[in-house]
Amino acid sequence: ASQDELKRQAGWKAAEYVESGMKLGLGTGSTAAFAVERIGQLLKEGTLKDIVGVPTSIRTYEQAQGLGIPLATLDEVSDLDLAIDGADEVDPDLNVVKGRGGALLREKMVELASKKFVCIVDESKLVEGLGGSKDAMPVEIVQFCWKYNLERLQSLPELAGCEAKLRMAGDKPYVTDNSNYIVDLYFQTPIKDAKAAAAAMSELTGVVDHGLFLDMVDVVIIAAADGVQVKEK
Ligand code: DER
Repeated sequence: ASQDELKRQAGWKAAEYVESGMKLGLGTGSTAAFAVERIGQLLKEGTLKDIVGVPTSIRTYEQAQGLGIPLATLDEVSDLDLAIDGADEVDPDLNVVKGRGGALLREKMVELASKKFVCIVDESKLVEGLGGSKDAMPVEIVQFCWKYNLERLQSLPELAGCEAKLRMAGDKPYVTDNSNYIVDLYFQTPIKDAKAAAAAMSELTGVVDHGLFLDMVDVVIIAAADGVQVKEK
Protein backbone atom coordinates (compact mmCIF):
# COMPACT_ATOMS: atom_id res chain seq x y z
CA ALA A 1 0.00 0.00 0.00
CA SER A 2 1.17 3.55 -0.68
CA GLN A 3 1.77 5.92 2.23
CA ASP A 4 -1.37 7.79 1.23
CA GLU A 5 -3.39 4.58 1.41
CA LEU A 6 -2.00 3.90 4.91
CA LYS A 7 -2.97 7.41 5.99
CA ARG A 8 -6.47 6.81 4.62
CA GLN A 9 -6.76 3.52 6.53
CA ALA A 10 -5.72 5.23 9.80
CA GLY A 11 -8.15 8.11 9.18
CA TRP A 12 -11.08 5.84 8.41
CA LYS A 13 -10.37 3.65 11.44
CA ALA A 14 -10.45 6.78 13.65
CA ALA A 15 -13.83 7.75 12.21
CA GLU A 16 -15.17 4.52 13.78
CA TYR A 17 -14.66 6.16 17.19
CA VAL A 18 -17.12 8.92 16.29
CA GLU A 19 -20.69 8.56 17.57
CA SER A 20 -23.76 10.66 16.82
CA GLY A 21 -24.11 13.70 19.07
CA MET A 22 -20.38 14.04 19.68
CA LYS A 23 -18.43 17.26 19.88
CA LEU A 24 -15.29 16.61 17.91
CA GLY A 25 -11.83 18.13 17.59
CA LEU A 26 -10.79 18.01 13.94
CA GLY A 27 -7.05 17.73 13.35
CA THR A 28 -4.80 19.17 10.67
CA GLY A 29 -2.54 17.48 8.13
CA SER A 30 -2.70 14.93 5.36
CA THR A 31 -3.73 12.04 7.65
CA ALA A 32 -6.31 14.01 9.63
CA ALA A 33 -7.80 15.19 6.32
CA PHE A 34 -8.80 11.58 5.57
CA ALA A 35 -10.61 11.33 8.92
CA VAL A 36 -12.41 14.64 8.34
CA GLU A 37 -13.41 13.53 4.86
CA ARG A 38 -14.76 10.23 6.22
CA ILE A 39 -16.74 11.98 8.98
CA GLY A 40 -18.25 14.21 6.29
CA GLN A 41 -19.26 11.13 4.29
CA LEU A 42 -20.82 9.40 7.31
CA LEU A 43 -22.81 12.55 8.10
CA LYS A 44 -23.97 12.89 4.54
CA GLU A 45 -25.18 9.29 4.33
CA GLY A 46 -26.96 9.67 7.69
CA THR A 47 -24.87 7.11 9.61
CA LEU A 48 -23.78 9.95 11.89
CA LYS A 49 -26.02 12.75 13.18
CA ASP A 50 -25.67 15.87 15.34
CA ILE A 51 -21.92 16.24 15.12
CA VAL A 52 -20.21 19.50 15.95
CA GLY A 53 -16.60 19.88 14.82
CA VAL A 54 -13.99 22.22 16.25
CA PRO A 55 -11.26 22.65 13.61
CA THR A 56 -7.61 23.04 14.60
CA SER A 57 -6.63 25.27 11.66
CA ILE A 58 -8.04 27.50 8.97
CA ARG A 59 -7.20 24.73 6.47
CA THR A 60 -9.30 22.18 8.36
CA TYR A 61 -12.06 24.74 8.89
CA GLU A 62 -12.28 25.17 5.12
CA GLN A 63 -12.23 21.44 4.42
CA ALA A 64 -14.89 20.65 7.05
CA GLN A 65 -17.08 23.54 5.96
CA GLY A 66 -16.90 22.30 2.37
CA LEU A 67 -18.09 18.89 3.55
CA GLY A 68 -21.06 20.38 5.41
CA ILE A 69 -19.83 19.44 8.90
CA PRO A 70 -21.41 21.81 11.48
CA LEU A 71 -18.60 23.79 13.12
CA ALA A 72 -17.95 25.70 16.31
CA THR A 73 -15.02 27.14 18.23
CA LEU A 74 -13.80 26.44 21.77
CA ASP A 75 -15.50 29.69 22.79
CA GLU A 76 -18.82 28.01 21.99
CA VAL A 77 -18.15 24.38 22.95
CA SER A 78 -15.29 23.65 25.28
CA ASP A 79 -16.02 20.12 26.45
CA LEU A 80 -15.18 17.96 23.48
CA ASP A 81 -15.83 14.21 23.45
CA LEU A 82 -13.12 13.22 21.01
CA ALA A 83 -10.28 14.75 19.01
CA ILE A 84 -8.68 13.07 16.01
CA ASP A 85 -5.35 14.25 14.64
CA GLY A 86 -2.13 13.09 13.02
CA ALA A 87 1.35 13.35 14.50
CA ASP A 88 4.92 13.69 13.29
CA GLU A 89 6.54 11.28 15.77
CA VAL A 90 5.05 8.75 18.18
CA ASP A 91 7.14 7.14 20.95
CA PRO A 92 6.46 3.78 22.68
CA ASP A 93 4.60 5.56 25.55
CA LEU A 94 2.27 7.36 23.11
CA ASN A 95 3.92 10.73 23.61
CA VAL A 96 4.06 12.60 20.32
CA VAL A 97 5.68 15.42 18.40
CA LYS A 98 3.28 17.58 16.41
CA GLY A 99 3.37 20.80 14.45
CA ARG A 100 5.23 20.16 11.23
CA GLY A 101 1.96 21.20 9.61
CA GLY A 102 2.17 24.49 11.51
CA ALA A 103 -1.04 24.10 13.52
CA LEU A 104 0.41 23.02 16.87
CA LEU A 105 -1.07 25.76 19.06
CA ARG A 106 -4.69 25.30 18.01
CA GLU A 107 -4.18 21.54 17.95
CA LYS A 108 -2.92 21.52 21.51
CA MET A 109 -5.72 23.78 22.75
CA VAL A 110 -8.41 21.66 21.10
CA GLU A 111 -6.86 18.33 22.11
CA LEU A 112 -6.46 19.40 25.73
CA ALA A 113 -10.16 20.33 25.74
CA SER A 114 -11.12 16.83 24.62
CA LYS A 115 -11.97 13.83 26.82
CA LYS A 116 -10.28 11.48 24.37
CA PHE A 117 -7.51 12.08 21.86
CA VAL A 118 -7.04 9.59 19.05
CA CYS A 119 -3.84 10.00 17.09
CA ILE A 120 -3.59 8.59 13.56
CA VAL A 121 -0.31 7.76 11.86
CA ASP A 122 1.32 5.51 9.33
CA GLU A 123 4.21 3.39 10.58
CA SER A 124 6.83 5.88 9.35
CA LYS A 125 6.00 8.10 12.35
CA LEU A 126 7.12 5.61 15.01
CA VAL A 127 10.31 6.52 16.92
CA GLU A 128 12.14 5.07 19.92
CA GLY A 129 12.49 8.54 21.49
CA LEU A 130 11.01 11.95 20.62
CA GLY A 131 13.29 14.05 18.42
CA GLY A 132 14.63 10.80 17.00
CA SER A 133 13.34 11.23 13.45
CA LYS A 134 16.07 13.81 12.72
CA ASP A 135 13.24 15.99 11.41
CA ALA A 136 11.73 19.15 12.92
CA MET A 137 10.38 19.56 16.43
CA PRO A 138 8.41 22.79 16.00
CA VAL A 139 8.08 25.63 18.49
CA GLU A 140 5.67 28.53 17.95
CA ILE A 141 7.12 31.88 19.01
CA VAL A 142 6.00 35.50 18.78
CA GLN A 143 7.43 37.50 15.88
CA PHE A 144 8.94 40.12 18.19
CA CYS A 145 12.70 39.50 18.53
CA TRP A 146 12.40 36.02 17.06
CA LYS A 147 16.17 35.67 16.75
CA TYR A 148 16.59 36.28 20.46
CA ASN A 149 14.11 33.51 21.27
CA LEU A 150 15.57 31.18 18.64
CA GLU A 151 18.96 31.53 20.30
CA ARG A 152 17.51 31.08 23.77
CA LEU A 153 15.79 27.86 22.64
CA GLN A 154 18.97 26.55 21.05
CA SER A 155 20.98 27.13 24.19
CA LEU A 156 18.59 25.46 26.65
CA PRO A 157 20.52 22.66 28.40
CA GLU A 158 17.35 20.52 28.26
CA LEU A 159 17.56 20.68 24.45
CA ALA A 160 21.30 20.04 24.35
CA GLY A 161 22.78 19.71 20.90
CA CYS A 162 19.74 20.85 18.93
CA GLU A 163 19.96 23.06 15.89
CA ALA A 164 17.26 25.74 15.62
CA LYS A 165 16.02 27.19 12.33
CA LEU A 166 13.33 29.74 11.60
CA ARG A 167 10.72 28.09 9.37
CA MET A 168 10.48 29.81 6.00
CA ALA A 169 7.79 29.97 3.33
CA GLY A 170 9.78 30.91 0.25
CA ASP A 171 11.90 33.93 1.11
CA LYS A 172 9.69 35.05 4.02
CA PRO A 173 9.22 33.55 7.48
CA TYR A 174 6.31 31.12 7.71
CA VAL A 175 3.42 32.72 9.64
CA THR A 176 0.98 30.58 11.64
CA ASP A 177 -2.82 30.97 11.80
CA ASN A 178 -2.15 32.94 15.00
CA SER A 179 0.26 35.35 13.27
CA ASN A 180 3.31 33.85 14.99
CA TYR A 181 6.57 32.35 13.69
CA ILE A 182 7.83 28.79 14.00
CA VAL A 183 11.30 27.70 15.02
CA ASP A 184 12.11 24.12 14.02
CA LEU A 185 14.49 22.25 16.30
CA TYR A 186 16.60 19.42 14.88
CA PHE A 187 18.19 16.81 17.12
CA GLN A 188 21.06 14.42 16.44
CA THR A 189 19.85 12.02 19.11
CA PRO A 190 16.45 11.71 20.84
CA ILE A 191 15.61 14.19 23.61
CA LYS A 192 16.74 12.67 26.92
CA ASP A 193 14.01 14.09 29.14
CA ALA A 194 11.03 15.30 27.13
CA LYS A 195 9.16 16.53 30.22
CA ALA A 196 12.08 18.70 31.27
CA ALA A 197 12.50 19.96 27.71
CA ALA A 198 8.80 20.88 27.51
CA ALA A 199 8.92 22.71 30.82
CA ALA A 200 12.07 24.63 29.88
CA MET A 201 10.62 25.78 26.56
CA SER A 202 7.33 26.83 28.16
CA GLU A 203 9.19 28.95 30.66
CA LEU A 204 10.60 31.26 27.98
CA THR A 205 8.45 34.35 27.56
CA GLY A 206 7.67 34.82 23.89
CA VAL A 207 7.51 31.07 23.30
CA VAL A 208 3.82 30.50 22.64
CA ASP A 209 3.84 26.70 22.64
CA HIS A 210 5.89 23.73 21.49
CA GLY A 211 5.34 20.53 19.57
CA LEU A 212 5.84 18.11 22.47
CA PHE A 213 2.41 16.66 23.27
CA LEU A 214 3.12 14.65 26.41
CA ASP A 215 0.57 12.50 28.27
CA MET A 216 -2.17 13.73 25.95
CA VAL A 217 -2.82 10.84 23.57
CA ASP A 218 -5.23 8.06 24.62
CA VAL A 219 -5.23 5.94 21.48
CA VAL A 220 -2.80 5.64 18.57
CA ILE A 221 -3.96 4.08 15.33
CA ILE A 222 -0.98 2.90 13.30
CA ALA A 223 -1.47 1.91 9.68
CA ALA A 224 1.30 -0.40 8.49
CA ALA A 225 1.91 -2.54 5.45
CA ASP A 226 0.70 -5.59 7.38
CA GLY A 227 -2.47 -4.00 8.77
CA VAL A 228 -3.89 -1.41 11.15
CA GLN A 229 -2.84 -1.62 14.79
CA VAL A 230 -4.53 0.15 17.71
CA LYS A 231 -2.49 1.02 20.81
CA GLU A 232 -4.29 2.30 23.90
CA LYS A 233 -2.78 4.05 26.90
O1 DER B 1 0.90 18.07 13.97
C1 DER B 1 1.16 18.34 12.79
O2 DER B 1 1.21 19.46 12.38
C2 DER B 1 1.49 17.25 11.87
O3 DER B 1 1.80 17.70 10.64
C3 DER B 1 0.49 16.16 11.85
O4 DER B 1 -0.79 16.64 11.78
C4 DER B 1 0.82 15.14 10.80
O5 DER B 1 0.61 15.58 9.52
P1 DER B 1 0.60 14.54 8.34
O6 DER B 1 -0.53 13.62 8.62
O7 DER B 1 0.39 15.34 7.09
O8 DER B 1 1.92 13.84 8.36
